[in-house]
Amino acid sequence: MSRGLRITDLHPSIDDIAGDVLRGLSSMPKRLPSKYFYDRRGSELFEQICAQPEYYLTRTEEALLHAAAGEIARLAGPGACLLELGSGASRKVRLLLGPLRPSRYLGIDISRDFLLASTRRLAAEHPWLEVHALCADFSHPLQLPTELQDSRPLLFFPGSSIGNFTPGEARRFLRNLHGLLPEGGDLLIGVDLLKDVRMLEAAYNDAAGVTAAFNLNLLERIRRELDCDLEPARFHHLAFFNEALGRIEMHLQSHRPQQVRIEDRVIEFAEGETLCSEISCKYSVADFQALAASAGFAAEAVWTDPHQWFSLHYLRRQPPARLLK
Ligand code: AVJ
Repeated sequence: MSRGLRITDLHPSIDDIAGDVLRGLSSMPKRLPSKYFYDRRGSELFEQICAQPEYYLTRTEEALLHAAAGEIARLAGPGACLLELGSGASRKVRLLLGPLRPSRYLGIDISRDFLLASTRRLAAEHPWLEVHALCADFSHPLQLPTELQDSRPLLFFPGSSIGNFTPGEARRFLRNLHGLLPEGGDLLIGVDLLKDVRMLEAAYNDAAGVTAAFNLNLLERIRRELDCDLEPARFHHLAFFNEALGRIEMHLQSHRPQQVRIEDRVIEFAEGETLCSEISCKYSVADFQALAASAGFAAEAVWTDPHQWFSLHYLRRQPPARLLK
């Protein structure tokens, strides 16, 4: 018998989306929040990105998880409560469940249907595991369901999604997690590493065009949900490495001058003007450890692949007194 699925729904409303979109498109330069990529279609496209030959991140991280699972289990101890931020298809966590044998799993994701389908499957396949689903936007401070607040958590944040924040935002985000976790709570986080520019740029410009479709789907989603005339066919996908800031940037570039009507506003695009839809910051191991330390997390272990493409960090929450001001 499955122990069933417990659901908490804090899914963002249309009002949040409209406000965020108008704010982003009124700013200079224009931008859109990356979290809106993940409607059902966007989540599916993201799963396809992960399987593209150029997108080394997923394969490399899964190999690291597979190799490190025993050590992770030893560091976490038995019966931990495993929480996953941005759980998506809940694929990676399967590599941990056997060795770790957590008492509970909580998947947290903004993509509701996708989250429910994935956690339902996970619960059915692991009848011994108590499975929770929390549909929430974790770019805002999180609240854990009360029944989970007293257990010893291991927070799993894979995929280098931390890279969607600037380093300053990432530090604030980690500080929020520090506030969320009890003392001795641990954080297992995947971080993509700085490397050859051609390899980085290829990962965000796959030959099959899946990343381009993923990027353009953001406009399609906004067009549909806000019922406006933002037309994906009038834009194209652009992704490049910004050397000065150490990050991949994804943009949507307007082919021609155009006006877009959204609610009661008119947004103007010049020919060739872009809106930034995502940043993906890359780190060195040392720089990421320093960032984590400044948010109150000490490095317990770090794993990298032989090519140093990707890193997996096991961090332990330090007492607040050790937080640097
Ligand atoms: C899920 C945010 C880690 O930045 O590599 C993949 C998203 N965007 N291809 C990344 C993404 C374009 C991905 N993260």
